[in-house]
Amino acid sequence: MTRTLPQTPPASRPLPADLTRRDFPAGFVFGVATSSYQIEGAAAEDGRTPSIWDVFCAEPGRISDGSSGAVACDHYHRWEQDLDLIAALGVDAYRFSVAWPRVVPAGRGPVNPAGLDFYERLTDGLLARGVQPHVTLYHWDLPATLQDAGGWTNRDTAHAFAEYAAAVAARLGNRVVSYATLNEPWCSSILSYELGEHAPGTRDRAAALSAAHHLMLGHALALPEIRRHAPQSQAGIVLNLGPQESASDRPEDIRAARHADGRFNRWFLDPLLRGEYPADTWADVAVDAPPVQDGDLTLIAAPMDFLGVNYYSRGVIGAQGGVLPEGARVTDMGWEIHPQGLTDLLLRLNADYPNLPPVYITENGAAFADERSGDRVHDPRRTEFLSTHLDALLRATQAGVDVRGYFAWSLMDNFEWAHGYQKRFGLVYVDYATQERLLKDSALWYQAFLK
Ligand code: IFM
Repeated sequence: MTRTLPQTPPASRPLPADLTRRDFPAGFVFGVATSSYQIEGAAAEDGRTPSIWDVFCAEPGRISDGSSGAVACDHYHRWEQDLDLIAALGVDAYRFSVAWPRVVPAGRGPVNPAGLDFYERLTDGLLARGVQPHVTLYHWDLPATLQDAGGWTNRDTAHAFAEYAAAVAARLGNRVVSYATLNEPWCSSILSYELGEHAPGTRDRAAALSAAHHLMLGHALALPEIRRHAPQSQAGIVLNLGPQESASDRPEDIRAARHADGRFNRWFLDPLLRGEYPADTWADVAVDAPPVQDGDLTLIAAPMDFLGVNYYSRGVIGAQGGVLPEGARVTDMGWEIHPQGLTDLLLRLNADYPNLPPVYITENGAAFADERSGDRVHDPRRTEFLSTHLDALLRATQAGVDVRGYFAWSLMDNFEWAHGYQKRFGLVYVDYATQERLLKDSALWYQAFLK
């Protein structure tokens, strides 16, 4: 038996599809999000060097459609048109990431002014259009040269990251509303070094836990650099989180769910918000314990201005692994659609972490196999996904969780990592043959929601 909370909203509430931004607290920020490697293209321009994703994509069999981010949405050249599109949606904010190999091509050492120029143009272009810039410093495109020295398994990478973060914050400064150090360190450690699905594609638990720790350390070392160069900006981190529920009341399933929660959620939340790794999960993986040095955890637990939460789904976990509840509806990624999980997650964060800073939902969205019909793309399931998740978010804010904003993933269809271009997450449809952009029905819905 799966444990769930009631899903029916009280009758007095507006139906999710009728929600508008006025239902949310004043000042609540609505935006859209992207990341550098997924949209920019221009992989070898203006001094950019290869990232681990360029290398990974070139390895046969890594990307399901054999593609890469070499061209992607060609945003590097079409950025002005894309900023116009963002402004036309009526959002308050845009979350984008900076490509480390554009800014510090050798990973460490000289800064490439042309790389920073691009992000400065973006930042100023957003401000000129009345849209807040929110920057993520690391959305997985590590300079390949650093991977040659061990990537995130090498403690030096954390120091290199802090130097790179300082260079970005020194140039963009207080113009950026928020700086997130890392996006989803679970992905750039466990998914990348242990499960082998993302770059660099190794399968080694000890390496993954070492990478995870050095990512946390990189975050910790970057935070004071951001504060030094951009004292008026908010500084924090973005985690991908989701409830990990037991598939039944059987003790072995409950144990497995607890373990999954430890590895997916608490392994990152606890060091950041409690200054310790979760003892139970540590014991489970002890043989591969990460290389923690004295003082690391104190640094990692330094107060942040916000926690970014990326929510896509929950896990339902049995002793044999993840299961899909009977009757579950899924997205094109095979992920269960479960808006209630967002409410549950936020209430749990609020209850379990007294040091929880204000939260932004920095990603939420769904992939569906969208098709163009003339000049329209009908994607009612995405509109339903967004509106029901916004409703779930509203319930959490009404229950007292301090959430300051919501970013839909993604502004436009883009390179979905190991799935290449086969998964479409965009509110805006991209015709990759022509690079034409087309507002999907869900984008029109979001636009109306924001009016
Ligand atoms: O596309 C990704 C994004 O880069 C990180 N969060 C999850 C999204 C969907 O898989």
